[in-house]
Amino acid sequence: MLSVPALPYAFQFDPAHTALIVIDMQRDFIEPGGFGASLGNQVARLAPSVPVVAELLGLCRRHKLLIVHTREAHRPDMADCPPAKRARGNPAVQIGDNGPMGRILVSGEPGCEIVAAVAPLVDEIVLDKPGKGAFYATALGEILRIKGIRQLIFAGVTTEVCVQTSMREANDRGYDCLLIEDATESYFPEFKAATLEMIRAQGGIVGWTAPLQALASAFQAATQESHA
Ligand code: C5J
Repeated sequence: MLSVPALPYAFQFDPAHTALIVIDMQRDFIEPGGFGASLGNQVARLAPSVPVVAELLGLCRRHKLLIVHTREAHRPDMADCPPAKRARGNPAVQIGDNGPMGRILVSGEPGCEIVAAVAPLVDEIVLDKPGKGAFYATALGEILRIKGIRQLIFAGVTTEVCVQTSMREANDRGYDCLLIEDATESYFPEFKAATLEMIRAQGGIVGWTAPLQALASAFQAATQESHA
């Protein structure tokens, strides 16, 4: 077992039974002209997470963790998009409408793709999810069961919406979850800070949080031990 200095206390994990879940690092959230911008958000606020997620992916790839990327994405016929979700926020451009990066949050459209800096490799799992949580209406639970996964490391955007919802779903399903603090961002810095606090409150009621450096040190310590 590896031990990450985390909050509220050390996060122990076995890389052979751990997956990295990267949530919704899509152009529609991170770049101008997408879903995030249609709701009036300052999308540049998410940019600092991109190089950190890229580094986290590199680390997890080197240590052979299972890697799953999610996209918030609807079918082109919109049959999986509740009208209430579409109408929410009364945006000028709604989910399914045409924008500068194609149809907003629709599978296969340019805006729905993951940004190039953190793009999935061919052997990595990519799941389209119609909701905020990664388990809702997806094969994620089944995939993790088949692969023998017991612990999850989370990254992605946005912290308090799809990341937190997915972590809570995972927590209720019995997974130990670690959120990498600098590999997640919100349009609202105060919501990110509050989410990190609420995840690790009450003895880690949703899970653990730690910076990327803490995870890197845990891998480094294990490598040094195996060479000693
Ligand atoms: C949102 C997400 N914010 N990926 N989606 O609607 O967090």
